[in-house]
Amino acid sequence: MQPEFIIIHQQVAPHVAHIQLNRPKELNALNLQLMGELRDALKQLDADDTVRVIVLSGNEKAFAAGADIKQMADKTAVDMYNIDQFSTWDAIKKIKKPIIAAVSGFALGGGCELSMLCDMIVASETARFGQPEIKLGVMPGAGGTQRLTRAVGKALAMEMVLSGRFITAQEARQAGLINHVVPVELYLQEAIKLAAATATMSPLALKMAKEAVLKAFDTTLEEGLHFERKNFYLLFASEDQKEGMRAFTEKRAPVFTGK
Ligand code: DAK
Repeated sequence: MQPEFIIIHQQVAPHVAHIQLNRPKELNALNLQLMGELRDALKQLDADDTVRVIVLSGNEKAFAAGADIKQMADKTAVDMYNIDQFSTWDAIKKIKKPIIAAVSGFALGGGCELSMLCDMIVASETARFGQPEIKLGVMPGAGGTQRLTRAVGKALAMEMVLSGRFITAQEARQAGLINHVVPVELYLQEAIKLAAATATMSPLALKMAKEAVLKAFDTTLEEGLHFERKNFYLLFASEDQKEGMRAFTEKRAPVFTGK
């Protein structure tokens, strides 16, 4: 069945796929169906050997203005428990290939959290990041107190989470939340360009390197270094390592196969 709230663009550059959130009238509010479609599309692209890097965008006005407030408003704690939205977010967290968020306009609440689940963020000058859940009488529930704090530090995270203030793309860049700020007409193009450059690397090395960087968030330094070392050794069992090093000595571009 065709998804209703996302559009999948295959091969927007060699080995790069692009998923666009597509509920524009609701500023891409993340309802359950959209999140399910996004999870399924990401899992499918993660298993597709022709894809090495995934770009995730909304539109110029909104990456996503958060979880769908209207859908959540009347839910009880038991409903929320039974719906178990976390399993969807956890599945997205497990995607092995790099995901680059292309953010323009609002990235709020769950939208900001979704961008932080991605591995790099390219934003337009008009992007606004925020965790305004506090204004709704709740608090972030999908990483907004944890990933945000690790990215921008306690002072700014506290301000965003407790006051609900949105930050600009420039502020987000200075705080280390995002990678690049570009003019609005270029944000998607630049994200795809970064994805295309990343996609020239060994797909196996990309996945293992992503896994190792993410490990830094939930281990001690010693355990993280141990994990890094194991992935480093493991890559010497790959054809891509032989090809990459041979290509260097032969002064040519490597041809990686992911084997
Ligand atoms: N939910 C539902 N509809 C939304 C929405 C949202 N988050 N954000 C915007 N819309 C809808 C508006 O209701 C409006 O619909 P109509 O009234 O036209 O039918 C349409 O999008 C256009 O919005 P506005 O007319 O408000 O547009 P403005 O430009 O005037 O304002 C705005 C833009 C982004 C400042 C404003 O729409 C706004 O404040 N939106 C809400 C932002 C927000 O509070 N976001 C946080 C939501 S709570 C979880 C995972 C994640 C979460 C929870 C649980 N689990 C895994 C369990 C996340 C929670 C959240 O994100």
